[in-house]
Amino acid sequence: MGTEQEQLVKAEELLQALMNASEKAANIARACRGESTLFSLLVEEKKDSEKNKRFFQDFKTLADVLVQECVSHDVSQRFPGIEKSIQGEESNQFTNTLGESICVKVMATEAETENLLAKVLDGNNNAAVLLANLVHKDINNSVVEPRLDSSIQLPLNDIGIWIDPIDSTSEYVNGQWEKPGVFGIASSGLQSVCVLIGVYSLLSGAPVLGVVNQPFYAWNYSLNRWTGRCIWGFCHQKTTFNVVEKLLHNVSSELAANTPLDKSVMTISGSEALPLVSALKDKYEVVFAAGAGYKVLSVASGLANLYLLTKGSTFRWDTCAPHAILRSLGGGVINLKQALGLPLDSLLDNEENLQLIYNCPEEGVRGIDRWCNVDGFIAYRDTASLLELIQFLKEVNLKP
Ligand code: 2IP
Ligand code: CA
Repeated sequence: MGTEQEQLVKAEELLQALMNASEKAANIARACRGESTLFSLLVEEKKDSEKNKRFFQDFKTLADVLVQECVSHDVSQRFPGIEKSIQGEESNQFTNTLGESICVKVMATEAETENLLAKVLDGNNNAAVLLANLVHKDINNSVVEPRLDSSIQLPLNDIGIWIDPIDSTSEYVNGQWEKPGVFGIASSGLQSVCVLIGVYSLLSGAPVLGVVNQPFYAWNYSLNRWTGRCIWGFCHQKTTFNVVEKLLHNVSSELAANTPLDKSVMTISGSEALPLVSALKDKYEVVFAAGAGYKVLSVASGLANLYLLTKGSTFRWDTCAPHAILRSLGGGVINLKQALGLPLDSLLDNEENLQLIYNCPEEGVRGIDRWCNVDGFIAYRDTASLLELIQFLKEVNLKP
């Protein structure tokens, strides 16, 4: 291998590694809900009004952290040197009831990981055994066709990665299952839970490759267990590839049957202000849904035309992966405040530089606020829908 400066990574191999890592993460997320030993810890956390007495950090966060460490470990094993540019939502420091501060990570052997987890789980060895086994289990899925052109390579020193190990946390802990609504979008429940792994250029900040894994995509009645799906998109230097799984095709073809002829579909967060929502309902079929990643994915999969967020309630790790998928489909995610500040007729010329970027933090704030999508955003599949929404927001004089 050349020095890091010259080291190139095959996009196809990076995609394979991220898809395998996302599937391992999905297995852990499903196990924490499915295995009674692990589930009891999760439910106990849910029932306790205050922090779980067993350890200072709640179990759900342990699941998040473990998934994040798994992805980081497995990808770094495959591409040494990449670990320093992998960031995620969670910190891997835990404190148990003995006051020991423990750094949760994937150890060299399953036994060592098991011992480490037992300390965090204060002796709940069954849970530690189960989780360590999942962490060290090899996953070798084949990349879904179409394959990325094997000639596409990325410089290792330009690759940044954002991980959201379990997006839609509250739906994950609540664990409800809700049949998707008339437009194929579930307003809440486990379908909105996503493992989000987004690759971006350290130099430009643009999203390049996104992997979104839905661990609870559908319940398989014959297997009597959850089955997931993994969607990816690649967009770099005008080369675009994306997987549009048959399931996805079927889903969008269902949409054809249900799409209202006169109104576009907009998905939004339940946290938006009522006056805005009622104004939007005059123009759009408004569909509430949980999960920021899930809502961007709903636009990418064609279930919704738009996702509008006026608040600074999401972070780079929520949007990077599905943003890359949208870019690969000709859509994008643009900064709302900046877009509203421009004349309408200059928006298309500015479409590129209005895109959210992932390599630089917000100024003048600390902690995770440095990575907050503070100005809100619009996720879109096509620019006609985007322009129509911005014109509408100007007319209702939206002040984000
Ligand atoms: C959350 C999650 C929530 C979302 C919030 C995100 O990430 O995606 O669903 O709120 O903005 O930060 P909303 O449901 O209103 O869209 P996490 O679950 O990882 O904390
Ligand atoms: Ca999130």
